[in-house]
Amino acid sequence: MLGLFLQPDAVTNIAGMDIDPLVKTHALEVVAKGYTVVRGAIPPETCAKTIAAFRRFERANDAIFAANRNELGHYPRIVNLHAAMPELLPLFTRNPVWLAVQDVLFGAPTSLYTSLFYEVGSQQPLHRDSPVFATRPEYLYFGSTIYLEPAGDDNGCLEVMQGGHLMPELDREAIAIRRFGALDKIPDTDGDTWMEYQNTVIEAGRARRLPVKKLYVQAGDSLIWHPQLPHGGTPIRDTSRTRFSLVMHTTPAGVPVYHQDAFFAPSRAFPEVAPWSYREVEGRKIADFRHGIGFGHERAYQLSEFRQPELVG
Ligand SMILES: O=C(O)CCC(=O)C(=O)O
Repeated sequence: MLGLFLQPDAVTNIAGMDIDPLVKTHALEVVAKGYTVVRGAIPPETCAKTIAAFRRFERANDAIFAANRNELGHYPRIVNLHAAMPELLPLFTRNPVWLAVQDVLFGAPTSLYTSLFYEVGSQQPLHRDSPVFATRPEYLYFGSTIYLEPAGDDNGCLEVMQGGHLMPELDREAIAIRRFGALDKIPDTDGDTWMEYQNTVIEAGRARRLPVKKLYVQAGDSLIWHPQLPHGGTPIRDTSRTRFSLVMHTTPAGVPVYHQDAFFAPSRAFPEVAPWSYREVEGRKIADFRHGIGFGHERAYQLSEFRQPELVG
C-alpha cells in the first residue's frame, strides 16, 4: 500500500475530500511544505498535568532516573516512556485533529509505533529520520511532536528545512555498495553512513537555498513532519530551562519498520508485515513494546523494573 500522501495525485485527492476544512488544510500543508503545526491541539491543563505525572513517575523510580541525569541535571531523550507511563497515552489517543490529519494522509487509521520523551531540546543538527524508520513500503510513517511547554530560542525549538522533503532521494544503493560491497552486507546501524547521507542531503538543500525555519510553539501545539523533511533542534541558550515534549512515530497498523539495512537497499525485498502485535487504547492501536525503555544510547530498562507512583505511596 502506498500512503495516500505519497501518491502523485495526493493534492488533488485531498483537496477533493469531503472532510473537516481544518484537517484538510493541515494535510495539504504536510504535502506542500513538509510539516504542519496544529495549534492548541492539547489543552494546556493536560500538558501541565502530564509534566506533573512525569515528576511523580521520576520520584517513584529515583534510582533509574538518577543514574541517567547529565552534568546539568537533565535526561537524554527517553525512548518509549509511553510504555511505562500511561499518562502519556492521551497525547496520542485524545488529539483528534492531529490524528485525523495523519489518518487522511496515510489513507488508514494512525497507530503508534515508538516515542521519544524530551525533558530538554535535542540540539540535533538538521537530519532526515528516514534511515532509522525504513518502512516497507517505503516512507510510510510520520514523525510528530506534542509540546508540553512553549519552545523558543532560550530553551531550543525545532527547525525545519522547508520543502526539503521534495528533494530527490540520493542513490542510496551506490552509497551502500561503495561502503559495504553488497546490499546484504549493510549493518542495521552505521554512524559514518548516517553522516554521509545527512551531510549530502543538507548540502543539497542549502545549494537550493531552501529556507530553514524555526518553529516557535506553545504548550499543546502538535507538529507533524513528513518522513523526508530535514529537521533538527536549535541550540539552547538557557540550559536551566526545560522543554518537555513527546515525539511520536506513527504508521498505519501492521507496517514494519527497519533501519539502515533496508533504507540503503531499497531494491531488496523485506517482509511487508510487522512482526509485532498491537494493543488497543481508546480505539487506537499501539505497537506492543519490544525493546525496553532507553535513556539515550544506554541500556534499556524492562517494564518490570519501573514502579508506578500509586504503588510507591
Ligand atoms: O525536538 C527536537 O529538538 C528534535 C527532535 C528530532 O529531531 C527527532 O526526534 O528526530
